[in-house]
Amino acid sequence: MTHYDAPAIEKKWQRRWEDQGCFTADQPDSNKPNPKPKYYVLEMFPYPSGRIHMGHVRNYTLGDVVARFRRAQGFNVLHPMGWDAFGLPAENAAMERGIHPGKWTVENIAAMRTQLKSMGLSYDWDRELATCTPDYYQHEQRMFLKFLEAGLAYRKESWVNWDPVENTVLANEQVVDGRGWRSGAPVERRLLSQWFLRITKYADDLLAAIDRLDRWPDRVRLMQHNWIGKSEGARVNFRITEAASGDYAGRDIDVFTTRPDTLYGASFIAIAANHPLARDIAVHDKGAADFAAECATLGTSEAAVETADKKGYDTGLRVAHPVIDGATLPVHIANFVLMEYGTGAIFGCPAHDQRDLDFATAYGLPVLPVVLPEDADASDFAITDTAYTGPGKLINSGPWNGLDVEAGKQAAFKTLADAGSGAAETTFRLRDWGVSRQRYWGCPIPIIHCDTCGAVPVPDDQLPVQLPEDVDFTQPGNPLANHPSWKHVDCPKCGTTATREQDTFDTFFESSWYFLRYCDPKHPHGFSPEAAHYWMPVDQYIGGVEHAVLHLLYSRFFTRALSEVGYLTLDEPFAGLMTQGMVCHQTFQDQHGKWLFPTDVERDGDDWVMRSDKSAITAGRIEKMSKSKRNVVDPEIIIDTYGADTARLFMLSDSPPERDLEWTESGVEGASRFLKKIWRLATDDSLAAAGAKMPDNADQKALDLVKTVHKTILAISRDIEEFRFNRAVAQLHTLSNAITNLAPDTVGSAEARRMAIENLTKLIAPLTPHIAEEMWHMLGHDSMLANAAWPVADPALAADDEVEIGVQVNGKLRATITLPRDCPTDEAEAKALASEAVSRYLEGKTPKRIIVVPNRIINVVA
Ligand code: ANZ
Ligand code: ZN
Repeated sequence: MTHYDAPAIEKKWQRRWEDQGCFTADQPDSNKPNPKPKYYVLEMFPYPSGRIHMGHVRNYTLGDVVARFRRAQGFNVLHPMGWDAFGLPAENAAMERGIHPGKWTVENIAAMRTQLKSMGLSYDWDRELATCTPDYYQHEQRMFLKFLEAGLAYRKESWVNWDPVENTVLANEQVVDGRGWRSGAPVERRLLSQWFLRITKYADDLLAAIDRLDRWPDRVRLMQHNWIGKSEGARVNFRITEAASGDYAGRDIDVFTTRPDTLYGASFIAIAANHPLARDIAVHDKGAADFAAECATLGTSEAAVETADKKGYDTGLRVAHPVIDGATLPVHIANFVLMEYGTGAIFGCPAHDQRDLDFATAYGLPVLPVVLPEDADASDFAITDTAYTGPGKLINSGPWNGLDVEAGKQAAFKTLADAGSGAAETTFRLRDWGVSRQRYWGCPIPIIHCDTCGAVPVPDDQLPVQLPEDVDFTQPGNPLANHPSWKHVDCPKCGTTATREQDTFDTFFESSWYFLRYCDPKHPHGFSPEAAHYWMPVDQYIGGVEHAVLHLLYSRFFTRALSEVGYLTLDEPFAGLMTQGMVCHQTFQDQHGKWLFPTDVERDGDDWVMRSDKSAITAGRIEKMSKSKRNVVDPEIIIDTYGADTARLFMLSDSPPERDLEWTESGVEGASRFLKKIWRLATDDSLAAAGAKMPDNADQKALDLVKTVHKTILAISRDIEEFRFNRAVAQLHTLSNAITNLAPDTVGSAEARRMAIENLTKLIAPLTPHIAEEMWHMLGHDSMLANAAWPVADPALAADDEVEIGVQVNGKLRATITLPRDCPTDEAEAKALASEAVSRYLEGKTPKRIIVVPNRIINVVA
């Protein structure tokens, strides 16, 4: 018997698949319609960090099973791969190691491509793309200019986190406790002119369309829903009355509220530190200026604002209450009011909003309840440290008393509208997408700034605007701005000297349309509408849940925006979405608390010890594999040791794809043992010839195996379709046991086992394609499994022999009995009457009538 030499087999078949172009997708051709239906399966493309990790292995294995399965089912499958190649790590490498970001990226791509190829993934490599190449990013420069023309892109001043030491803008996640992540310097807020994409134009549509994404996980749909965050409420104007200085009297402060019904409980107005009014005040008021500076160190993230202590500064200004005659409220600047939401100003109602209550408690402001819970008594209802946010009847609210919250809102809308001091309004949490980044390693924004003409688009014949190669990373700040000549150009409109835009796009820009480029990767305009029309939407998208909000939302927006400017006609890019769970591993620490690699430790009975000196260590929790805790296993080592098929099989075996998966040595061993077992099945020389008919006198045991095969085909097809790969693997185990258990000397065994092994080979091919090809070959076939059709079950044979059916007495279900499928009516009647429950209900009487619906139900009329 030949030995299962995974590395040799895997290389051999990878080469053959490539030589024969097995995974090349057929482009649509209007003269020659493709008889096969299309199927587009896509995994989120990786950032080329240098090496693949187990998360990649899982993600790409899942996608590959789907791709191979659909191909076998007769689809024209598009299954592409590429590189999300712009981004900060390349610049960090440049700064830390003096390697050019481009060189670093290209080398990483080469290394990772080799690793991916060693997994035997069925990609159409002719469509490979890297987003950092001008060939790719030139198209998004054109898209951006189209967006600009259509009013979908615009420029405005916006607040950013500024690191004064690094001289650079920081993303929210680069601000740690109010300090720059690298420099440790306190972060400042700065106003910069930046480019935005008008995603809010589609807010309503992006929200409504979530209902149609019925092949997306509920969790992701909910996250999209919450991110868009539609709030219905009112805009209320509060007029400034007693101004500390005359300059402000008569000015309005507009607030957005979702609770206009609580207006009678208002006790203060709070505005954001960077609200225009707060900034005006700060010019003359040192206290206000200092407080604004303090707020600036909070950073701009919502999370930071949410967790900080509520702090404020009393401006001394007062506003008139819009519905209570003569009443006024103080105006504070507060750290919990965000300029980016609503109007950047609120009225505080401490009794019914926790943040307002915390603030009121800290600054001694009144707390007046205006909503009375159903079961509470008005005479002793008071708010102490928890705001009441539930339903109830309005109190202390003049003419609105007695209304419930909803009716109160309606009354408030009317009162405000009549008084001309407010109106109903809907606000979204969703903000326009700021796409400017002060970085080198990104797509240049194709704009030229001229003192006379303003922001001028780079003319089409001057595109793409390419990144300069010779950049200096030793100086602080943006290398594009520091470059001696790159930014100096003539204005395309008036010809005077002008400067290039020195910002680059957010790297989410590239990933918002890469799935369209794959449809037509050589097309001179990015992609043709025909190709996009044929391939889109992606039938099955697979990736990490960490992209469940931004990447998916931006892609949904881009598809709409590109449709609006004429690139295609589509709204939703991803028809099906699967978000896979994490790959986890136990963590280990030595006696000093230092994290240890799994390769440093070994088992010692129930304990773990150091492999080197057998000293005791602590085995910790099972956590997501991460470099920081060292609980990682290198896929390359696993592939070299066991083969890619073993790694793939293990990834699929243990948990459903959406759940976390624990990587264990014993699990991998188990997968490896199973493959060796089926390998032996295919090398069995007691099998009948391929296609041999079952003998007429075949033993029932042999016939049963044939039946098991048909059932397994049916079950596995369903399991793969529904992403239950772990169950598919379990079915394959059962089938292989059934094959092993059928004695060779049983009449019909040689034929039945031949048929069973051939089908087993086809069924396992999407999961572990290399060993399947080799087994197929050993079974005497010259054809390739990569081109073979998916097996089809004979429904008669796949059906269960027995059925469970209900027995009713006078229309009420009284028992369930098991009958042979299609059993004769009199036998069914007899079995039904014999059941204990039925005879109890008949109490010895003879039934009037018995109605038998074969295989479905029996009704006894007494
Ligand atoms: C008065 C009020 C009374 C409020 C009450 C709530 C409860 P959602 O549902 O998230 O849209 N708000 C408005 N703009 C804000 C900003 N820029 N920064 C911080 N908070 C802001 O929340 C809307 C509510 O959040 C608004 O309704 C406002 O407080 C606050 F019993 O107005 B409310
Ligand atoms: Zn000009």
